[in-house]
Amino acid sequence: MLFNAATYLLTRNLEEGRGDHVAVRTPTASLTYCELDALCGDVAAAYRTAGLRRDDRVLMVMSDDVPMMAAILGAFRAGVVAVPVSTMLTGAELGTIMADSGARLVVCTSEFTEPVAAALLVAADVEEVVLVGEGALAAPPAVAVSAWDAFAAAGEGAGAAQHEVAVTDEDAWALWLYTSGTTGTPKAAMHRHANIRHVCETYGHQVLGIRPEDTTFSVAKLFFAYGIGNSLFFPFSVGATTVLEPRRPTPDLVAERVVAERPTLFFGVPTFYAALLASTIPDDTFASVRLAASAGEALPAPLLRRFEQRFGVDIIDGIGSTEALHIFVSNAPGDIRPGTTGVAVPGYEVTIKDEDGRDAAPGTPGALHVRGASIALGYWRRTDASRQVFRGEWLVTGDTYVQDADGYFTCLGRNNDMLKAGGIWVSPAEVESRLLEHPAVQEAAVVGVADSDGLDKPVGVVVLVAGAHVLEADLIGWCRDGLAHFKAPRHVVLVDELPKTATGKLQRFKVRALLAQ
Ligand code: 3SK
Repeated sequence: MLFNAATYLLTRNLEEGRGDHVAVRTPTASLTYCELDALCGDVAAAYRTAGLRRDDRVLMVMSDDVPMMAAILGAFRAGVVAVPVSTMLTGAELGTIMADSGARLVVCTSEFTEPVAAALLVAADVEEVVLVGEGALAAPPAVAVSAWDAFAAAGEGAGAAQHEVAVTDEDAWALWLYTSGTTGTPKAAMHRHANIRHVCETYGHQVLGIRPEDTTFSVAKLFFAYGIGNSLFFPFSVGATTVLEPRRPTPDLVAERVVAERPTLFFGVPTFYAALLASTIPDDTFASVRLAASAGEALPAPLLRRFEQRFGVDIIDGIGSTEALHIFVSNAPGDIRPGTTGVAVPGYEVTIKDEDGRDAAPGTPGALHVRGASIALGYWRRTDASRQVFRGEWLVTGDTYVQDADGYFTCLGRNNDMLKAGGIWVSPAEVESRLLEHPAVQEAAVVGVADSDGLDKPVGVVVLVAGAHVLEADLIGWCRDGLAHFKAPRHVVLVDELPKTATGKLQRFKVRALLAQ
């Protein structure tokens, strides 16, 4: 079946009478659907003029702004593959990804020229870099460097045929998203044009209930699967407005933008919700927001309750993955069970399998599996890793979950996070949740550390709320008061920050390494 995500997300809004509706607002710009559609046509034409052909890759190292939207949507329109990557990578990390992707063209916001210049030294397929903003790029002699405005202008001047939407089918590659998981080297999850429609029609329409009147604001950036769904796919699938923020989010900056832009849907991650709660932003900051969402890691119940009490907004916690493109298990508006991840999103089948690969009974922990039409086709050039994770129609998420008799899923950690203390399974998430209930604790991680007998015991690593003071013994006592004693951490170590992946996920192997020092 023929399908192109750019038609679905942009052109359809023009055809259905929403051309004059504001599509995107940034601190410096506001574009209607008509204006953005025209720009994306020019960018698609520019890609073609630059010699890109179907299925070629365009890699983007860009801050969230109009050019990044146009670079992504222009790629869909031209039938080339958009590869937005993290802006937090070192030159060496970026080089690995750039080389692996085989990208022929790179689009880069000028603040990221340093890592891009370093990456180009090892990325032999890159022929051209398009630079957005002022500045220069030290590129190897074989790599042409052009300015974004001139690039788009060349597209504008190209013929009508160059502007046309590529005749793609549902299965054509649209988007590659690199994920390193919590341990390994980065792999590109390859998504089809049709995957984008599926996440809109499931989580976007049926859980968020997104409408043309909505305005979205996401703390997660466009280069994350979570962010691109929140800030691009969902709003554009109904002709709503998205608010972009190019700068690094801090509680004060986000509060300022939220008050000014009055979004109705807000998307965050647990660490950011904790930071908002630890800040002094006014309690009515989120007055315009009808619903907040959380993903990335399980949202502890105390955090959820404190946010709802202070800011008066419900948060629906969910779990998704880069490989599934977006959220497939979620709480829903009006049906929030704090501490759980909710139920399967309509359009996905979710099951928990035991060690023998059989469906686990309610109450029995096991490995979370999901199937649905947005699952990636596999990892680019990573056969072994693909076979581990993509099993027939099923995606093995790598998370340990338990489902209750009512169908609600609760996260127990990653498959390899669970630990045994005194022969009994302990969920790090449960102990972390207890630590987070302490008023002095901002973030917490719990891992198993071998004691002098070689037996794993829970140990907590904690970031305190700024200015707070608390003794290790008090935190251990706090856990012993609220949990079965065997679950309480034997030690608690105070740190300035927890090690996280680019997507904000806790890196437990680094926490373990830190404790082993
Ligand atoms: O980590 C998650 O829960 C998530 C959610 C949506 C999209 C992507 C990811 C990784």
